[in-house]
Amino acid sequence: MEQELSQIKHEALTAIKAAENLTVLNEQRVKYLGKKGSLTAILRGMGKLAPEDRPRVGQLVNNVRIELESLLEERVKTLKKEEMVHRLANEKIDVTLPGRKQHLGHLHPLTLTLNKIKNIFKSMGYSIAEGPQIETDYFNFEALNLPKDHPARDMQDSFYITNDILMRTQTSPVQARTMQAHDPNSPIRIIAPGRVYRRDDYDATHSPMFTQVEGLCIDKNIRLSDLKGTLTSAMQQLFSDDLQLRFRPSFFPFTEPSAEVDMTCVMCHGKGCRVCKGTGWLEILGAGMVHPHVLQMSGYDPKKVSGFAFGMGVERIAMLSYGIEDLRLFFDNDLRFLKQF
Ligand code: 2U9
Repeated sequence: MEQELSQIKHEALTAIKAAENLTVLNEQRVKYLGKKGSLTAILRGMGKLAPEDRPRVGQLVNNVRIELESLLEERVKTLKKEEMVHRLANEKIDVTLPGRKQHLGHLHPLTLTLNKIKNIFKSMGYSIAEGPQIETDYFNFEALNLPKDHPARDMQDSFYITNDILMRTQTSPVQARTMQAHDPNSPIRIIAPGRVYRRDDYDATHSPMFTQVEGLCIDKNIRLSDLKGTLTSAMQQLFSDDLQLRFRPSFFPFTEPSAEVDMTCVMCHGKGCRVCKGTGWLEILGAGMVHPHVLQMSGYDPKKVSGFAFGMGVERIAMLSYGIEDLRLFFDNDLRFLKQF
């Protein structure tokens, strides 16, 4: 038995010294010192020994166990240290590497243009009013002086959902709704931005869905000169300080008198170029004094108050601001286009 013990000891010491990692080392611990290990087996077999030999052999087995355990402990330390040195060498973080670039999104050119327009009118005391894109015939047409058989309805051929409900063709119903919800004795200064829908071709300058900003100002003694001053200041802030506006007589059912408004061409400053077709002017707005009948229909007394209204297409303003020649680019969502803003 003593010879067997010395053989196990020799074998175990060699194996422990040779273990190249913690897993192998643990396997050796189980093999020799575990419950079913060979050293434990020897202890179990002591019953077969003569009683006088048992203490001595017991002592020997214990010494071998202590020797193996201390070697194991030493090897664990060494291997852990080696592992740490290895990890430190291999898991180095290069803090000098440049960071990964975060690609930030940004606002769409139409949103940027709309925000500029909103801020200009806000600075002049206007509030922003919004309303539904699906409208009733009453608010989209009737309340704006366009009764059922009015020929001007044809200019806004539209998307109907039922006989009486349609996609709004203009943001004007928002102003009509605001007027009806408002005390007729207190003034109104609002702009109504938003999407509108018309049965139209989709080409470089038309789209069945586009964005409008309309404005409405109602108060005592509002005159055409207030309209001209307001729009001149707004367009100068939007494009350039020195531009001028030109009013041409026109017709809208909801305003009287009505005007198509041109501004000095922003490309050639009025000299005449390809964009303004040599005229030096660009059509940019529609406007007029609110029709007395429209005031009356929404509960305002045309003898006491008057007002002006205007409308503009945001796509057209954005195209002129950024020099974009095709309206469809706004809706294609081609990143090569969008990334330029
Ligand atoms: C109320 C009373 C009056 C809104 C107005 C225009 C003139 C106009 C067009 C410009 C280009 C639409 O985007 S566009 O195609 N708009 O010419 N809009 S006055 O007048 C109103 C609105 C509401 C109660």
